[in-house]
Parts: sequence; structure tokens; C-alpha cells
Amino acid sequence: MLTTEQKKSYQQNGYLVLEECFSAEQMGVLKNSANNIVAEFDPNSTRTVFSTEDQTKTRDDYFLSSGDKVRCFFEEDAFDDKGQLKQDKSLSINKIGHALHQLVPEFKGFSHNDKIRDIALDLGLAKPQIHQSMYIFKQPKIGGVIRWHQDASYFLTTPISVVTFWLAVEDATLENGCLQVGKGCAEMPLKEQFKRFEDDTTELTQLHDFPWPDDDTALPLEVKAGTLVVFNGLLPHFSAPNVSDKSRHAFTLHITCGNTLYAQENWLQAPPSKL
Ligand SMILES: O=C(O)CCC(=O)C(=O)O
Repeated sequence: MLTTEQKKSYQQNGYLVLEECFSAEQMGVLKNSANNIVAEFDPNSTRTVFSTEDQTKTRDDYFLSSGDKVRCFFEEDAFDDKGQLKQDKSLSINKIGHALHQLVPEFKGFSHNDKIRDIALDLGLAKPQIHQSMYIFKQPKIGGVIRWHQDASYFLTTPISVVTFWLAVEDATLENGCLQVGKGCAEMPLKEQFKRFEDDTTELTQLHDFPWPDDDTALPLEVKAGTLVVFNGLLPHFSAPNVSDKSRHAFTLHITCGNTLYAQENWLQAPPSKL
């Protein structure tokens, strides 16, 4: 599936952009399915927001028990001072997580297709297994920042193996908060580890104190819908707030290698699905 050049580029840069990997029709199916989940979601069932700025906001039970469920998380700016939604719920959800690949037929079929599997194998995941899936809305005007991070902080294995499959369901631009990656950072040592303890408390442990790349040195990945971006677990990346009037939907999979040791402290302990 991947050429030698593409594999080399992934090794050198820590990421690879695969344009026109999936069709507009396939993106339409995923988008409809995500919209249906939101349509069925009772907005009064939770007030949990997803924030990467304030880590305490992601530690409640609704989040920590979502590894094998399909749950909606609000944008941080979705509510007014009185705790009421500022706009329709369809424009208020930050993301759906974290077992779409197991529980929702459209996402299950998409995630377990041969293309994803072949790419995973080509990138060196000898026994690829999916731990997590997310549908990210990056809503117009209120789509929040995703701070700099490395995905191995959340899906730590020994040796490190996690690869993120980030699919643009809609066009991603600088205006609507596209993914941005660190240049020359393919092997930046792991800076943080997000740990979950037996009593369900969590901690973001600092492993190194060197700084994240400056925002203005990052490489924005402006891509068309249907493009798949794959990147390794050490590559620092972030996305800026969406201040535009266009959403930026994306679907992500976090895939590790079954031949590695999955850390007991990782927050998500639900059994992965084999690819
Ligand atoms: O889609 C985004 O804005 C960021 C996603 C991300 O950082 C991730 O999946 O690790």
C-alpha cells in the first residue's frame, strides 16, 4: 500500500499525509452517522466538557468510563453563565468517543477495512489493534484548542508503538483549526505521561522539561476531506481554536502493536479490537 518513499518520509518526519485516501461518499457516511448519534443524545444527561487546557475537566467518571462506550462531550464554550447551551446541541459537541470503532456499524466497518490495516502493517505495527476512536467536530466559532501533546502520553506501550490515524472528514484549513505538527520532532522524547490510578484519580506526570515547539514554527497540515494523516506517538502536535464559521470534522483512531506491553496506567483499559 505505502511506497518505499512514503515509508521513508514517515520515518524521517514522524508523519505522513495521504491525500484522496477515502471518497467523499465514505466521508458522508461517517458524518451522517456522527450527526445521528448527536441527534439521539440527551443534552441534559451530562455537562462534561472536553478540554485539553484544564486537565481536571477530563477526569470525571463520564470520561474515564467511556473507553468502551459511545459518549458525547461538549465544547468548553458551549454553555452560558447560567449553564444553558448557547446554541443548538448539534453545534455544541466537541467530540464523540471512545468506542465508535466497536459499537457503531458505520465506524466499525470503516475502521476495520483493509486499507487501514495495510497502512498500519506498512508503518511497522506487526499486530495492529485499535484502542480508541473519536469523532471530533471542531465546531464553528467555539471549537476549542487542542494543546501541544504527544499521543504516546495517553497510549503508552513498551516499546512505544502508538500510531494515530487522523482522517479529515471535512476540509481542514488554518482558519478552521487544522492539525499542526512539530517540524524535525519525529523522535522527540516523551514529555508527559497521563496516568490513571486504581482509585480512578489521574495525573499528568512530567517526564522531561524541554519545551514544546513554538506555535509559529509548527507545520499546519491543511488538507482536503478524505485525506488520511498518520503520525507516530512521539510527534508533538496541536490544533488552534476554530474561529471561523466552518466546522472541521475529523475521525481518529489510536492503534498500537499487540506485540508490545500496554501500560497499566493508561486511562483506557478496555480491550482493543484486532485489525
Ligand atoms: O483534531 C484535532 O484537533 C487534534 C486531534 C489530536 O490531537 C489527536 O487525535 O491526538
